[in-house]
Amino acid sequence: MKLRVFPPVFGGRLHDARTATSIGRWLGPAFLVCFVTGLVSHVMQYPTGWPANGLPSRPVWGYRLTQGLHVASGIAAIPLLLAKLWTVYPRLFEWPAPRSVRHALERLSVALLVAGAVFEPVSGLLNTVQWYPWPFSFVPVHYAVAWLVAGAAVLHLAVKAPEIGAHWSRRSPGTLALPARDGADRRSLLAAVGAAVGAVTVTTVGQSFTPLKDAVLFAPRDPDRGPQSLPVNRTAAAAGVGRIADEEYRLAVLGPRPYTLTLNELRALPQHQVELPIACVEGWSRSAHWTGVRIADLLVRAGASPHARVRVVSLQLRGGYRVSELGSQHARDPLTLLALRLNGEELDPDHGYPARLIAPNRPGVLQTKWVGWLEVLS
Ligand SMILES: Nc1nc2c(c(=O)[nH]1)N[C@H]1C(S)=C(S)[C@@H](COP(=O)(O)O)O[C@H]1N2
Ligand SMILES: [Mo]
Repeated sequence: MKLRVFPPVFGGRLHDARTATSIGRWLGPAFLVCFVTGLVSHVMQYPTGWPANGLPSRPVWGYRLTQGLHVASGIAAIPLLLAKLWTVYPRLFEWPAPRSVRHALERLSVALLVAGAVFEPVSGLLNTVQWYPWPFSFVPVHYAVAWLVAGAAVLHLAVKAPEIGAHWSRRSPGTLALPARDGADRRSLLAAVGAAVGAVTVTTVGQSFTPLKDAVLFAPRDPDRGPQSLPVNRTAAAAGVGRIADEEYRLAVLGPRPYTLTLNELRALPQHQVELPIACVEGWSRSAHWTGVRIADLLVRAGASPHARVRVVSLQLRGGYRVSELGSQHARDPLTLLALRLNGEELDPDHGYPARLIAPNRPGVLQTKWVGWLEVLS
């Protein structure tokens, strides 16, 4: 016999397995898109093994799309997750807590799933506003917990497969017997959740999806705001980079035939114009017109092999984003530039004056600003 200690009995249709399944139908895909695009982002930001030299530099908008989807699906998951938790929370008070070893394990997996599924969108959302109210570093923990959630979710789907199956189709037997009023209740809940998902998406997705940029209300970055109509993640002052004097600047290219160039020598080399986005891992992205020297041209002159990888080093002295590496496909892509100009003007100091890297299909954090030297790797 069940012994109910504290909570009242929840009997409504909104707390039943069918409602939980209906919401899960949307929550599952949102989490799946978020997980897969998160893995893509991880590989592109920290390539090891074959990706270190095998990542494609096309399509140019690849990372913009996957990271935009990552942040949008994560944000959309928040109202879905709240609705799902609200639907199932009476079960958290089930008593006796473990009925058997199997039941205890099932509840443990649900506890892990809930904890991880709440942690991921919350930590991700706080990261987009660059607020880190925790003692650990965001990326490795967000990444590790994603695997935990994925594992717990697969287990959960397996355990619940019979119930999900029974409630999946609209025509499953339970519904036909329901009074019309109950059906309408569930429909209003689902409609409200759908409206909430639509609202948070429309008011944030413009940070990466430019046609909706005027609807941005809650996204931390307005894609239009910033010097030269491009947002800035870390300003020159925040990076501790002072004004770099034109006459003192040298670009060093370290390869089989190393050399240095002054700023005027760089400006005298063949200049190319490309249109490429900055796609920040934090979810905003913006396309811009860049003018500068092809990295491939600089490398040929240094005697580098076309399969070489290249390390790009900033004049910034401290900070995690002062160094990045280009795989060979990016290094030899004709769109990959050491950019000197942005949207028709000399780079603003906050955009990396006097020279910054811009390459297609690449996370924003790897588009190194204030470039001081290029190092050909064997
Ligand atoms: N040297 C250096 N380059 C850097 C960064 C940095 O902190 N230091 N931030 C990166 C990040 S996170 C992004 S999103 C882009 C943003 O470029 P923008 O400020 O020109 O828009 O620059 C990247 N390049
Ligand atoms: Mo970024």
